[in-house]
Amino acid sequence: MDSMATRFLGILIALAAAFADVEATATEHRPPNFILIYADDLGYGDLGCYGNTEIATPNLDRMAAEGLRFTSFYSCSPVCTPSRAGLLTGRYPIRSGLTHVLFPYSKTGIEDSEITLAEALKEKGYATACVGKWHLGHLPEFLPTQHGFDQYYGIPYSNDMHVAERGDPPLPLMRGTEIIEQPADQDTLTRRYTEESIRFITENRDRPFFLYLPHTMVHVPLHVSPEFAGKSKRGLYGDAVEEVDWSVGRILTALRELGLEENTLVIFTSDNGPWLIKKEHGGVAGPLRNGKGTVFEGGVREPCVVRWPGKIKAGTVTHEAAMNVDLFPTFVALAGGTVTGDRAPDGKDISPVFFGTGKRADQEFFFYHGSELRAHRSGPWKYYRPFKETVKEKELEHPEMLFNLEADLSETTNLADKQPEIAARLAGEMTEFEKGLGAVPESKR
Ligand SMILES: [Ca+2]
Repeated sequence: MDSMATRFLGILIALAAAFADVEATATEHRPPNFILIYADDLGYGDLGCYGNTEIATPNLDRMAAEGLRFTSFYSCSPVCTPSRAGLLTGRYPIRSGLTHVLFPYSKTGIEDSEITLAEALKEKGYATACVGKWHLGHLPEFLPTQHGFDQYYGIPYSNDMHVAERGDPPLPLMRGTEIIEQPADQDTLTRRYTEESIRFITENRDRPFFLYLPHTMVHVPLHVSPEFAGKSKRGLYGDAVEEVDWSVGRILTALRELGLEENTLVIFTSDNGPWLIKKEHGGVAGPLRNGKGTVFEGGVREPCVVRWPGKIKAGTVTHEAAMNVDLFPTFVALAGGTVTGDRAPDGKDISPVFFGTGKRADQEFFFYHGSELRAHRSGPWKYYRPFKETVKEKELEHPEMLFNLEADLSETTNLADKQPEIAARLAGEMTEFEKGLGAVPESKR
């Protein structure tokens, strides 16, 4: 070889090494993918890994066995719209005015001034998709594609919101901002959401992506694909949970087949507790008091499992309390971003809890019913201001209440009189929290 050729070869080798370096760096620094699966009205006691013996949830049980299971993970609200507002903005819904459930006749929705998790991740180069129930406003300016999602496929509000006497239209299924089916064939929604999700994952396998999959199930009216009908020991409700579990399994399989498992954080939780008044068509809260629509534990404490092979230790259970508003700052931090200013999240980065390297910054949580602050958890203590609620068409007046959740998970023994200093401290913290909010927007209806 002459010296020119040797030199040329040398340059080629150097270039190849440089490219290899760049590639290694890109892989190393490629931020993780996020898949956030949000069940609707699924109770704390509805999964095998949370003690259910009638509903088979092998995929979610395996996800817990291979990852992390929370025993004390909260939604910021016991109903759909505010729960999702908190999830996607990282802030208590009182701040965005999305405090109440929206209906097909509502003219409001999420404001442009809010920063959604999808918008924050898009800033970091993520592909984003929302597949499922949105419920943050169904008019064009409020839809997912106006709020950080590249793609949207799903129903814009709850699947029971097609009451003709109220003037509701038949339930629409949308792609982007277009209605593509009306009424939506609900039997196949879970299956079609799954196919749509896997298509999105496959198409974006070579870049960071965020898939938000808020299932329509297991909100009433319950629907399942023919192959799931009559399968479970818990009637149609169990069948619907089992199809959601199947969907989780399909998505985990797709990740494995695409070689994306080790770079993808998958989290599964629910928007609020079980709708107990629906009896056999609703879920169960296990040992927790009450369910959907109340800020007792059964209304706001949710099943939550997180899986990220190689990063999250398999088979871990954490009793550290956390809340859905934490996912915004957690994902944004893992993606290498930050959100500051007046839209800074109330939630905390809980990635140290995921990785077993630390705790949540505090154990303080506030619970609203609509725009009314009703309860506050601080460490093991949960305090309730006196409030009224309607139970079985009767008005029930609750006194001031204080429970020690570590000793009394089912909230049976009111300690407000026995522990007046603790009750007073928590009551004071609620007042301080409200003062700290400053002016809040009018509630959207
Ligand atoms: Ca719900």
